[in-house]
Amino acid sequence: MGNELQKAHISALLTTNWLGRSYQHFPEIGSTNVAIRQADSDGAVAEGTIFITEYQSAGKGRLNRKWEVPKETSLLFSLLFRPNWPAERAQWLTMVGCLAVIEAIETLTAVTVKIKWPNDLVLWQNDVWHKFVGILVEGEVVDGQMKTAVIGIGINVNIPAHQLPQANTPPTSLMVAVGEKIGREKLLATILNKFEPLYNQAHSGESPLEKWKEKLITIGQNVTVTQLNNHNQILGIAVDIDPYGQLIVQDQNGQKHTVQAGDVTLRNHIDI
Ligand code: BT5
Repeated sequence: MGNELQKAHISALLTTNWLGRSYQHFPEIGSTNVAIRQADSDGAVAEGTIFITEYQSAGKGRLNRKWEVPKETSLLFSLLFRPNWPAERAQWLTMVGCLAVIEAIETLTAVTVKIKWPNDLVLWQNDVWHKFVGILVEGEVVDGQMKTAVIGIGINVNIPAHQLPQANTPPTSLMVAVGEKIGREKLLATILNKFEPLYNQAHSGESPLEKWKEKLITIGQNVTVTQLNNHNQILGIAVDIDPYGQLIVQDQNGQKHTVQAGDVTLRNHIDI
């Protein structure tokens, strides 16, 4: 099909040493995250491998939510890493992914991209933050070390306004924001080219936290945190991020709570 992502085109644009060099393209698949983890069940997938597809029939968000995108319109891919870093750094891969996608989009377009804690990329449109990128990291921790981690990234690239999915945060696409189609191959190669050095820095022990924090829109906002284990709700203000990327929420009594990305949903009173 004429519109599919071509390995040769992408390889020609890559400046990476290892990221994205092993490339598996699927016209259609359940979920690239599930598929790459299954393929790696015996540890045989090379680090830096990308699984990419034109359509997911069972695209996954966090907490059993769905990621839905029309065929051949977007970027839907997963990358496999073997970080071997302490489990407390679990959020680092999400941070690196956020930064790589932001740097790539801001290199190729005039769009300004921000982060809605913990893993959404948003852009400002019609006086409201709109989500157009979702990131899902699934890792395997052995003896306190993150042995294998898969980062799945979904970017709404060329979805027309009338085909955007139903979503909690208003959805958009790059095409809707920019007013014209964006080349998916160039965007993917630029993301991978930005990703590899950012990952290498993190892998050598340099935290991506400060750079990531600069792009967050969540600090200072009123939030409702719903804890999954007991369904308790905390109403308060997001006041800071701790060194591991967890959100610190101050409730109405002045008490501070540390909120992990993995087990909460976050909503804003001001409807974002
Ligand atoms: C995410 O979850 O945002 C992570 C999405 C990760 C998708 C990638 S695609 C490649 C790889 N393979 C997979 O199977 N997954 C990864 P979460 O923060 O839970 O957000 C999910 C929510 O976003 C849904 O409940 C909807 O409200 C909304 N949503 C679904 N599809 C959307 C879209 N295309 N654009 C904007 N919002 C969407």
